[in-house]
Amino acid sequence: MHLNWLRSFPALPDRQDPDLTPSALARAELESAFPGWDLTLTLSPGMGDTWVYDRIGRSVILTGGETGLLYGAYALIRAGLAGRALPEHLESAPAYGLRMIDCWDNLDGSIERGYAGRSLFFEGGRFAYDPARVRHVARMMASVGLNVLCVNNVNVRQPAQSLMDGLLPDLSALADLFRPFGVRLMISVDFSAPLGCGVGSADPLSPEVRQWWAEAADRIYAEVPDLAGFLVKADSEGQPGPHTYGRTHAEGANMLAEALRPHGGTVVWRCFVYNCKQDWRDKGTDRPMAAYDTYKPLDGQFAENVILQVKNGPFDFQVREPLSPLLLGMSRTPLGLEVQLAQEYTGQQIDLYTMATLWKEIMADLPAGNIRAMAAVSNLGRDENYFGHPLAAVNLFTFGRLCWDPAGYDPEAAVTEWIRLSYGFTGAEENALRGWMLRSREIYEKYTAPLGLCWMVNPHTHYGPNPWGYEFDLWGTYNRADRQAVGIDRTGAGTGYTLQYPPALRERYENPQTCPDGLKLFFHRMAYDAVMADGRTLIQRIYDDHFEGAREAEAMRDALKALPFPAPDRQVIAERADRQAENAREWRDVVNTFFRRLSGADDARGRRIYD
Ligand code: GCW
Repeated sequence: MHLNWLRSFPALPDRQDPDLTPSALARAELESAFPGWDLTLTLSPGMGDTWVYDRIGRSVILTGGETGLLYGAYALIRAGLAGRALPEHLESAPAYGLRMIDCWDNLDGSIERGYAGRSLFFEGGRFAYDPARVRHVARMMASVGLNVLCVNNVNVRQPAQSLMDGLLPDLSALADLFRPFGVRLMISVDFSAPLGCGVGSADPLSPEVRQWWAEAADRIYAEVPDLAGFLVKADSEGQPGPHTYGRTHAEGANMLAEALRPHGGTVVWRCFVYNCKQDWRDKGTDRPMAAYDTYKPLDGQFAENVILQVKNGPFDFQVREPLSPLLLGMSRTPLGLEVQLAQEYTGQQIDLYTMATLWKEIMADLPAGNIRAMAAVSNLGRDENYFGHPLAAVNLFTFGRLCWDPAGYDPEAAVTEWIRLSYGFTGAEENALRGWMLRSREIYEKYTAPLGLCWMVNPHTHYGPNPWGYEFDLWGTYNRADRQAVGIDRTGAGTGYTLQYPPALRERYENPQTCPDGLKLFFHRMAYDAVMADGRTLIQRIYDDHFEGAREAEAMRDALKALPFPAPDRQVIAERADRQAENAREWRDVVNTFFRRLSGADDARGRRIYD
């Protein structure tokens, strides 16, 4: 059965032969989408992912590289099926070479932070999958230009298995399924893997260790010659890394890069490094500063086939964070941007949270410069609809559109295309759904932690309100609310975090007048009676947002229930909208009561805040 935005696509041409190439698939896809058209596909291998298209009436000439033809075909199919007029001439090339989905799937079949069921790829310590569903995922990815899938969790639980020992033939068979769609696999590896395999060390400068990695890479590439490379989480939240041996992250990453170089592989090295054993009494350590402090001094020291992958915000995928200053501070190092489609802190695929507008905001501050890769933590799982919440599919779709063409990316147009392909809505129905989807992020933001304060969630599960759940903990996640004020001063006069930014952004955030309201409590410690730009006090703004957010979640629930979604999406959307409205109500009351008890301030509009 076809699901998500592939619903409107023709049946997938049933050509599973191992020699099916992306360009042959492109032809088959076009023939079934536009029967009776006169198609000329010209393969120009040097063009890679790039494509050029010309059309006169029903006569189409598409030229491109092996994958370029496929992306060109899907661009035309998407436009045609979404009812957009096909232009007479178009050419297109992706902005970034690696456009990745990172799965946090464990070999036992569980998914870390997965909200759409169990793993699509693993069960019981080995590969276990339905090839038809894997091809569906591959087709979804290719249809929006995504080209790499990292198949296992960056928290590698069983070091010996991180290199897929004993599982390489299965990895190879999985790669065969993805290959016609132009998607290459990547694997997460454990930096200490040599230790578990009889080498007495994992020191990146040890010749024996280097030799071990070179041989490991040879073994893997013998089975999967086009593996995209290794993804690494090192010295982060308990994962081993080069710091154990007194080595830098450049030394660690470069060792792996050396092992991958003969095979054309890339090391994607995550920068999610901070002290996760902080004492809450310690006010001299400010977690958002950690990644920049660790990596900035290493700028320019990384091998050519290393990409540093940086989370979009300096904390951890919170509802609203400023852009990580590390993305702006490494001018001599290739970078990748990492976002999280899995809705860990953003409603867990129960609450509707469309990221289409978030992508635009992130890109607004990001210079094109040395970004080479875009990566998104996967929101996929074994649920029938792949995403848990059927509307969460839009996040993978728009992420793909963004990676291909960040300059031309328009959230409204991307969501419209997704709605048409997924549900065929037009007119008032299309407008209603698009309106709620585009507003859903703001609604969620209003009823959860206020104005960039972050972290007011239940510990560990990260769903539901708990204002001090992380206040006296080890994770560097404090709001320091007291009876007068809330937040941490991260300006030059405070922790100094703003000093990590280039001048224009530094000035914008330093000054409470120019700091955007949505980030006020990220950057500033504010008194409850401080007056905001629109004349409201901070405490009144917090109350207003929470009352409004919960009310809007109810209105959205009613509106979604009134739309003619097909089964089974209709039932799932209704059931999740009910749970969201309940969650929003709980957030509203817990946050309002928390601040009411501390501040003693009444709601100026006399609404009910519980004692
Ligand atoms: O936010 C944290 C998550 C962890 C995750 C980590 C990371 C994979 O809670 O589950 O581990 O981020 O990004 O490495």
